Amino acid sequence: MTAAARGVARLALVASLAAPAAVRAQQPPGPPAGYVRQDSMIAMRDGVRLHIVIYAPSDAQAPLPIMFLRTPYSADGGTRWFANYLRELADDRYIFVFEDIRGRYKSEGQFVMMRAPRDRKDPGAIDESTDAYDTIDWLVKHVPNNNGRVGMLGISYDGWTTVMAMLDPHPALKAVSPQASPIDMFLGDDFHHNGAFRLSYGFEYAVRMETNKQQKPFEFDRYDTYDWYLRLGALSNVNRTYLHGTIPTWNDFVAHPNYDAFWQRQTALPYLDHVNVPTLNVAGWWDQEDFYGPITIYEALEKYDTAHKNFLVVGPWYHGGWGFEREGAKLGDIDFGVPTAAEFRKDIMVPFFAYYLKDRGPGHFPEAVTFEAGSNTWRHFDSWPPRAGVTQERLYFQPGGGAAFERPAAATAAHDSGFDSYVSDPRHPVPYRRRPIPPTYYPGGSGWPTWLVQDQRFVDGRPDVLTYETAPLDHDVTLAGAITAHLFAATTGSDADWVVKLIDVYPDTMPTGQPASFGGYELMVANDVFRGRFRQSFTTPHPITPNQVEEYRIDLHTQDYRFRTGHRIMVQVQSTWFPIIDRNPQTFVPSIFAATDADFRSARQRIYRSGPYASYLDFPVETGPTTQ
Ligand code: PG9
Repeated sequence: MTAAARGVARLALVASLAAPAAVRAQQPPGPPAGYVRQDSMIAMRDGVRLHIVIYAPSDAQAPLPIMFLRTPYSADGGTRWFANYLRELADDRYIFVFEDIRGRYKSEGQFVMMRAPRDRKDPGAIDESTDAYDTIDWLVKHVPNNNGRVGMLGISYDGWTTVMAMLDPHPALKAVSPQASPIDMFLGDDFHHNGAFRLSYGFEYAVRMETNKQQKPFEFDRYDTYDWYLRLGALSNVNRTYLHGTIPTWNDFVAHPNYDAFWQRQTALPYLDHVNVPTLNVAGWWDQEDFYGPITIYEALEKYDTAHKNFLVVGPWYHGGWGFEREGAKLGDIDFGVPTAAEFRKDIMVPFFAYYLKDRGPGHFPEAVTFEAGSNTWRHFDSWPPRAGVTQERLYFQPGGGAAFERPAAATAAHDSGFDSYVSDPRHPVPYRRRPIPPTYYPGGSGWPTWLVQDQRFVDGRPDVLTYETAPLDHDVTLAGAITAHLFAATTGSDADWVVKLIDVYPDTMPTGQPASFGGYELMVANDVFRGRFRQSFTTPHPITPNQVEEYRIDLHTQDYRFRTGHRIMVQVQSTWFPIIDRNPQTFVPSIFAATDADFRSARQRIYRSGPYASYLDFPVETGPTTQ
C-alpha cells in the first residue's frame, strides 16, 4: 500500500466510524402526512426535459397555491426540507414542486455552473429564467386543483434559481423568497471575495458538482486539509496532478483570474432593475458562503421598490441555518436563547407567502427584520441600514495594540514609528480556523458551517497577526449598518492580501449567570479579505509598488450587533487565511493560477496608524431610536 493509499484507507475508516449519524441525517424523511407524490418530465422550449416531483395534499378542500423549488441537489431529495425548512408551510397546505435543474440528477441537458443570463437578442436562447418560466407555465396548466398562483423559494443555489426566475417572471409567479443567493462570484460570494480566490470551497464544490450528475466529494488522502492544500503548492498543480482539465468550473477559475466579461456576464445584478414580484430576501449574519449576495440583491431591488414589496430578514445563522435547524437558538457555541429559525419560518415566511398566495392576513410587513446578537433580540426597521438614530464612528488603531474611537496622536519617530509590522510567509499561512481542518463535505460533519463563530484565540500570539483592541467598554455599543476598513498599508512585495476581522472579546470573567467558559471568547462579528492587485480595478490587476503606503478600503459588509458593557472591540489584520483563501505569491505575477512554487515569497507588511495614515474601521453606531 502506498502512503497515499494508506491515507485514503485511514480516511475511509474515519468516515465509516462517523457514518451512522451522517447517514441518518442524510436520509430524507417522507412527505408530510396527507401529501401524495407524482413525478413528471416536462419539456422546455428547446425540447430538453426536466424532472419534477410534485407533492399535493390529498385532502385539499379548495384550490391551493404551488410552492416551487429548483435545485441542482436532487428533486428526489426535496423531502428532506419537510423536516424543518418547509414544515410550517406544509402544515399550511401548499402543492410543493421540486425540480432538478438542467443536467442534474434525473433531468436532461447540460449543467452549467451558475449559467449566465441568456442573450436577450437571441430568441432561441435558454437560461434558468426560461426554464423556470416554462415549468411554471406547465404547472399552472397541468397540476390539478392549483389556484393559479406560484411562490418560489430556496437557499443558496436554490435561492439563485429563484432570483433567475424573477428576471422575466411568469405572470403566475406571485411571491419569491431568495435566501442566501449568491449574486457575484468574483466580488463577494462562494468563489472569490474581492478577487481573492476561495480555494478550499471553490475546489471542493466544483469537484463535488462536476464529477458526475450527482454529488461526489473529492477524496482527500488526509483529514487535515490545511496540510493537503499546503503540500499541493501552487494552483497550477491542481490540473497537473489531480483534475487534468476535467472539471469545467476549475478550468473557468484558471481561465478568468480577473473580473473579466465571463464574471460580469454571469451576474444577474444588472437585471434587478425593477421589483415585479414581492420579494422576501433572507440572509444569515454568519453565512460562511453567501452573505454578499442576499444583501446586494436586497439593496439592488430596494432602489426601485416604490410599491414597498421588497423586504429583508437577517438572522444569526450559518448558510441556510434557518432551513436546516429545527430551533436555531444556538450557532456553534453561541447561545442566543431564542429559537430564531423556527420564529422566522412561523412568524415571517409563512405569513409572507400566505398573504401573496392565499390572500390571508393584513400584509403589513416590516421593511427589515434583523436579529441583533449581543442583545439577542429581533428588531424591526423601516430601512436597512437605518437612516435615523445612528452616528458614523471611526475606530482607530492605536500604538501598543490599542483601539479607540479617537484619532491617535501623531507618532514621533523617537518613540513610535507610526506603524506595526509582520512577516507574511506563504509557507506558513495563518489557518482560517483551528486545525485540523476536515474536508468541507466530510461525512459526519466538518465544522464548516460554524467556522465563522469559532473562538479567534487560536491565532493569538502568532507573529503574523496584528491585534488592536479597546479597553473594556463602559457602555453598550450597538453597530447598525455598513462597516468599512480603511487600511493604510505597505509591503516589501509587489502583491499582498489584507484580511481584516472585527471581533467581540468577551470579559475575562463572565458576569454571574453566564457560562464561565466564555471568559475571553473572541467572536468574529465581521470580516473580509482584499487582494491588493485589485485595489485600482478588479478587471485589470496592478502590481503594488514595494514599500509605498496605500489606502485599502475593505468592505466588511453590514451588521446589527451589540457589544456589551465590559466587552472589548478587537480588530485583527493578517495577510493569509488558508486554505479558504489561496496564498498570494506576494510577488506580482499576471495570473496567480499560473504561478509556480518559486513565485511565492515572504514579505514584510506594515500597517500604519498615525498622521495622514491612521488606519481605522468606520461604522454607524446607534445614538438614538432607530427601530420602527
Ligand atoms: N453556496 C452554494 C453555491 C451556490 C451557488 C453556486 C455555487 C455554490 C450552495 O450552498 O448552494
